[in-house]
Amino acid sequence: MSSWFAAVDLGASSGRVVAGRVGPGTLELTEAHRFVNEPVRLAGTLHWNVTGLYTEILRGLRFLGRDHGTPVSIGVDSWAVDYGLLDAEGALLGAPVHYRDERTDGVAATVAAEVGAASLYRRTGLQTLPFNTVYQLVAARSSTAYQAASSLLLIPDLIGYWLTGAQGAEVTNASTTQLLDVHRRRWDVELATELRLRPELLPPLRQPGDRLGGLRADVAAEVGFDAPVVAVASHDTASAVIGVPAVGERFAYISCGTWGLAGLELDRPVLTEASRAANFTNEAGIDGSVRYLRNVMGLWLLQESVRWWERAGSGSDLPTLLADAAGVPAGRTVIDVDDARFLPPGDMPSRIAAFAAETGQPVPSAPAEIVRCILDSLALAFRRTIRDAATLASHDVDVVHVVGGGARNALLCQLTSDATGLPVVAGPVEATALGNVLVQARAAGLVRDLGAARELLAATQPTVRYDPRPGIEWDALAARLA
Ligand code: ADP
Ligand code: LRH
Repeated sequence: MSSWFAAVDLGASSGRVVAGRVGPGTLELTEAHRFVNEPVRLAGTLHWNVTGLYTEILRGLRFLGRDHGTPVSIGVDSWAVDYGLLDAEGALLGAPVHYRDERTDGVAATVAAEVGAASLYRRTGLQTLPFNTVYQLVAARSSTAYQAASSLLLIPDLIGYWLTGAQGAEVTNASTTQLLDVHRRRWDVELATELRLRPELLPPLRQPGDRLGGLRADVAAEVGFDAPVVAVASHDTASAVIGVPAVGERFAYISCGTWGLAGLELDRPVLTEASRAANFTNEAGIDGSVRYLRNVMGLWLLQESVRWWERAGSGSDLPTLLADAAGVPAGRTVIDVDDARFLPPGDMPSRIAAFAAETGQPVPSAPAEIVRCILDSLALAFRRTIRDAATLASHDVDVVHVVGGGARNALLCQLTSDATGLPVVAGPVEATALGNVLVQARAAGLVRDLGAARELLAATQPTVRYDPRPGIEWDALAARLA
């Protein structure tokens, strides 16, 4: 006997609605619908097209119901930190702002001056990313929409609200706001108050596995079935880490998509000054676990370069670019992928060239050279991040799991193995959707716990192994950026 679940997974570059079949020894995904996630700049501000995404979600659920019948339940995950504001009647007050919008420039420093960076870390455990929800709220706190709002819903919770009418804040994603108490996993109402934010906007917390409710009648009519929506680990990275097919505890992971989220799964946070100085985060995972990781700029660098070349009518498709990059000598030029200049959308190839020139390295110009520079530099950043995480958390690592779209990038996986000196196990590509499905299956009583979920993943999901090769002087490359 096996059962179907519906996973809605919104990544920063694409969204999908996936049917997941779970049974004894069975874990299988079938994609019902995939759609691009393209931000839109309105009157100078970068937004998510969240109503467009919602339309595609409904379409996907309809396809899923048509092809597989009524699922046991539906789960929604998405990228973190961003939110919609609702008025007292539940109407959306404007399109959610994209975390890459410039409105948060300089805000983190202001907040650190107000409440103290060290105290902020001890209380929330979060790395400083310029776009953490708390900084977005400080940037928005004098706006009309913010003043008029009755509640704030993170993106997956907003979708859940539109599907069911129930409002809440799922805890794994709530931890990315930097307004959650890292020890008690409750809203840090005092912190919100100190920052002159409105704590009453923060909805009640819910846990992965909690039931939101059935579909609204109009939604059920639209998609052609009724099924309960169940909270999953709604931060996409939390679901991706659940979807890592690891055996044992001595593993690191890289959830490699638009971002490269590189780190460890721990059973308690690391809140030392050294950890803060290295800008590691302690996000809330399932069952009290901690995602101890750093955000590496990720395949965004490649996506945005490709978009730029496409706009200009030059460049090739991704497989061709990657094949050409494999032929470019290794390590000619490396960049600090985490340099803030690479965060906003725009002309990535020129920014990369400028970084190379400023650091006295050969300036890459052909697309294949730029792609090679990006991949070498990402591998270098993964090496540093995984080594730092292991040292800061005193946690031994024997293997690196790469999940997400980046698991398809054989050159990047091989370079990551070379750079870290560790075997890389690549796959599954859809770890996030799998993590989403597994939490629903657990809520339905089909999977016992996280250990059983990982056993099922390891037994059912194909992976590719890469072993480290000598040849590149990674220490010398790192020294160029020191
Ligand atoms: P997100 O969830 O952040 O939207 P994904 O996990 O879907 O990201 O990963 C998207 C990335 O995966 C793309 O930017 C691309 O670099 C990479 N990718 C997708 N397909 C391939 C492929 N066939 N070969 C190499 N890389 C790929
Ligand atoms: C990845 C992700 C990441 C966050 C970023 C905003 O999609 O959720 O974990 O830091 O988006």
